[in-house]
Amino acid sequence: MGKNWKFVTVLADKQVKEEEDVTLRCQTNTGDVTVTWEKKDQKLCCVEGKHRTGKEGSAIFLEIKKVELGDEGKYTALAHNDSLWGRAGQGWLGQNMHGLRQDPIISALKSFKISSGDVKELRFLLHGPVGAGKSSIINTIKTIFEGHQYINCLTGSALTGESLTTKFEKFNVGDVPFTFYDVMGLEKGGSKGVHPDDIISALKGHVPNNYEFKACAPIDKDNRHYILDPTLNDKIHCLVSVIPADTISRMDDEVIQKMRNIRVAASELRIPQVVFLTTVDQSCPMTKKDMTKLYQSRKIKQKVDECRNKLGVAPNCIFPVKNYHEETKPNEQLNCLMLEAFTQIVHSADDFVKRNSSQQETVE
Ligand SMILES: Nc1nc2c(ncn2[C@@H]2O[C@H](COP(=O)(O)OP(=O)(O)OP(=O)(O)O)[C@@H](O)[C@H]2O)c(=O)[nH]1
Ligand SMILES: [Mg+2]
Repeated sequence: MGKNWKFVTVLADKQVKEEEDVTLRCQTNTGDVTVTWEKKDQKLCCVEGKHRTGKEGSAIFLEIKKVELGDEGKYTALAHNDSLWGRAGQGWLGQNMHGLRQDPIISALKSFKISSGDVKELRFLLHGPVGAGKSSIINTIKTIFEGHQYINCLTGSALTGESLTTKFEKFNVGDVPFTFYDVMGLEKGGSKGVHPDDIISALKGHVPNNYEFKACAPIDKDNRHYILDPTLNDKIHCLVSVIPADTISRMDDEVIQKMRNIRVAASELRIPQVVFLTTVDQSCPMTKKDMTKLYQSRKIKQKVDECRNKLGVAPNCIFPVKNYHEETKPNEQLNCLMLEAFTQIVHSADDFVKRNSSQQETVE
């Protein structure tokens, strides 16, 4: 079999009774792929005697013995060979995007209940270089949820070279309890763009809504706007790094270093982190023409690898997305790609609040 493998069948939803065994199975057109498994978007920790993974010819399988309640969840098979990668999961068809429909994903998100009563809304912070598409992500998600083109989050800074977003601005998504925070872009040098310390303060919950960033003077305790005793409701529950796929190769080392430092701080705070890789259309003409080809694109795969190397992120935390940019009509494939990435951050943020709500809240 050549390098251009694909999933022929994907994982099907399974209902299983407790104590029964179950096998999740999908099929590629070649046996020549390396496979890893995820449960709820985290690497599956295989337990001896409980899980068995393997390949039978071109089939990929995961066997789970004596199913218990804790085994419930979304399972994903990640497969790759030297040139192509893809995922097959329940609800995330990856390599085969033809089967994806937005309505079930939207319904699941609309009926999503936050695990902790302490938290009113899940808060996501988008950060990245100037013009990366941060504000456009908010517009795209609001467009999907609100059913009409949403363009109120100011975009277009790529033209000016300076960040168009200057405030710590909050955006709600429809009537679901999810909130995005948009920030000014990161720039090289100490006197331009958002200061990384401001982002770290925002992660910890010290920065109020509508705070006007000052590149040279990050917020501190002496600032009258500084939130001294943030609660879990003030904190950020998931950090989204936004990287433009088309210009990743030209990204300034200083900006990359700032992003890495922010990621280190987020890791210390145990805040989940993912990367949204934007402008996939600008990076690959094949994907621009047909979004379903995204997971067959070597160019996109290269961008994911580059992103992994530059930021030190695992590839399963990198979500290639496309924002609404010049289109005037809804595009279901664009929506599905964004919705899958969005679902991931909702679950990650929810895990974070679950972990932290019962614990003593400490102020850094
Ligand atoms: N083709 C294409 N263009 C995009 C995409 N995402 C964003 N853009 C365009 O890129 C430009 C910058 O996008 P913004 O959303 O303003 O970027 P930002 O990260 O918010 O920028 P600042 O707030 O200024 O730092 C705009 O012209 C967008 O329309 C995408 O996925 N594909
Ligand atoms: Mg912006």
